[in-house]
Amino acid sequence: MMMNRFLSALLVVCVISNSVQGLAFPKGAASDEVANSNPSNPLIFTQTLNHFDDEDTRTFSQRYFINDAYYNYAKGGPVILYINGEGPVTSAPSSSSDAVVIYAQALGACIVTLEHRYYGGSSPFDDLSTENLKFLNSRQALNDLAVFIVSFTNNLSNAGKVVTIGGSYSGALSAWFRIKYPHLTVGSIASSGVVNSILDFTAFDEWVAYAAGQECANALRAVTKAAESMIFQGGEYEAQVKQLFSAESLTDNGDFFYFLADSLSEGIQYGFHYELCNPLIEAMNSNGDILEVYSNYTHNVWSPMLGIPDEYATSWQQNTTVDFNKADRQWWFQTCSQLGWFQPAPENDPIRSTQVNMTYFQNHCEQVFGVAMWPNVENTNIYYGGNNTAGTNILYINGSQDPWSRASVISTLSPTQQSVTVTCMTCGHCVDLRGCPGGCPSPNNLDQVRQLSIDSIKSWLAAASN
Ligand SMILES: *[C@@H]1O[C@H](CO)[C@@H](O)[C@H](O)[C@H]1NC(C)=O
Ligand SMILES: *[C@@H]1O[C@H](CO)[C@@H](O)[C@H](O)[C@H]1NC(C)=O
Ligand SMILES: *[C@@H]1O[C@H](CO)[C@@H](O)[C@H](O)[C@H]1NC(C)=O
Ligand SMILES: *[C@@H]1O[C@H](CO)[C@@H](O)[C@H](O)[C@H]1NC(C)=O
Ligand SMILES: *[C@@H]1O[C@H](CO)[C@@H](O)[C@H](O)[C@H]1NC(C)=O
Ligand SMILES: CC(=O)N[C@H]1CO[C@H](CO)[C@@H](O)[C@@H]1O
Repeated sequence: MMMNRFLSALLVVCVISNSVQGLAFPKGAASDEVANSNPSNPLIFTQTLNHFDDEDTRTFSQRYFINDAYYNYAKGGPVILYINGEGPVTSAPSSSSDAVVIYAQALGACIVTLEHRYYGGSSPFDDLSTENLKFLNSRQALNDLAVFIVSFTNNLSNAGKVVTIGGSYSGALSAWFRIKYPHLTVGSIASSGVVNSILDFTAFDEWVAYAAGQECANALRAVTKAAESMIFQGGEYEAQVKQLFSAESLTDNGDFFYFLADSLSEGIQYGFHYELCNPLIEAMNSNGDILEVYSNYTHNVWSPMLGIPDEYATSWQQNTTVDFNKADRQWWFQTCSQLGWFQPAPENDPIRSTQVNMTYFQNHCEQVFGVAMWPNVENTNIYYGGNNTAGTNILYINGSQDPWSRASVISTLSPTQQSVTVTCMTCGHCVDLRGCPGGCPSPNNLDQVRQLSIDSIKSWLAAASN
């Protein structure tokens, strides 16, 4: 799933807590809309399809979820607008280990989360044809958030000021929302916020190599070489290596090499460093079969949590049927039309195959959508500011091992646009929000960064009430 490739399901899907106590409902909301305040109960907001054409009056049903367990309706309190990105939502954050819940608890905040248009149960059309996808972009999504949050806070008894939180693409949305709609929020947490649209994102593969460390990076290069040798021999060899990875559906070799690159990058990106690297390094040192060892990783570590090879097939992404769980076609549309972040092999010492090049991505966009499509990332960066944003009260947080950090703000821009890094061997994408798999190894500064988030939000709220 593309959502997983970029924004882990671990982040999007929160464990549903049973300990929700809040019984009051947003005032004014129709009673059939708010049956109860269970965080996994989907509520519906009637949203405008096209915010930029007043003559187009079409609407669609956009889902949202609330967790009011920490909100006192009589006293009021702040609102955390938790922004979703490229995937389905099944609940408002509600697990006690989720940073958003920890923050809401500390602030007495009401958490509300809006599903992103075109994902999960918020698809405006019942067919994702290229024509129907034309209202899928970050600018429409930000306007959705604006219209929604005004309505939501009007309805919520004693609603205070709004803070946004998001991770990955939605981390960028969180920063962008603050920049474009500063009157609607007091501040923004941008976790792994990829605000810089980069077309030819070779720094991604380079950071994977850096974060993996030399020994593991060399083992990963050897995996690529071994797979290339099988594929280039064709015939029986090609069939054999595809079978080894359960990737028979990837008839296009570019798709196969992209799957191979992405599955290893995600190991680093999401903090599965040891699960990925240790067996490979061991195999290298003992002349083991590294392709078999790597296929064990894709089957036993990567697939259960992060993806399946089939999703990389051009044919899979050409499928226009709406499916609650599928996000690849929509996300490719966003990258091919607006955002970029294509990850070709860098010139020197790539980990991934050089078959994953810009020609591959260009052809891929065209084949998936049936028309020539290529993003104007300069325009996107002019619109939002790239990684030189001009906002206030934005806290950018990155993970030290996360290759996506190269598209975020990695040094403090101003006293009110700080950047901090959570540092440890498994500190990956959105680490501040979701932690590390199995806990972050010491030393790490996760707790300090979470405390900084709470302190920052408190100071934004205090300044706004003066
Ligand atoms: C707020 O209340 C109005 C009136 O009942 C309703 O139409 C609207 O959908 C509500 N907003 C949200 C976010 O639920
Ligand atoms: C670029 O990638 C395509 C598709 O994967 C491949 O056919 C082509 O040979 C590559 N070009 C170079 C210069 O490596
Ligand atoms: C791959 O995993 C299987 C079972 O999980 C195990 O029996 C086998 O030894 C592993 N192969 C390698 C090369 O690690
Ligand atoms: C297209 O996707 C739908 C929904 O996931 C699925 O049921 C259908 O089998 C797919 N069609 C093809 C041709 O793969
Ligand atoms: C912006 O990105 C460039 C590289 O793409 C990097 O050199 C620079 O440090 C980044 N600036 C900030 C503020 O993160
Ligand atoms: C501002 C900040 O924390 N920058 C860090 C970004 O990540 C690199 C690599 O982990 C650090 O060297 C920087 O200090």
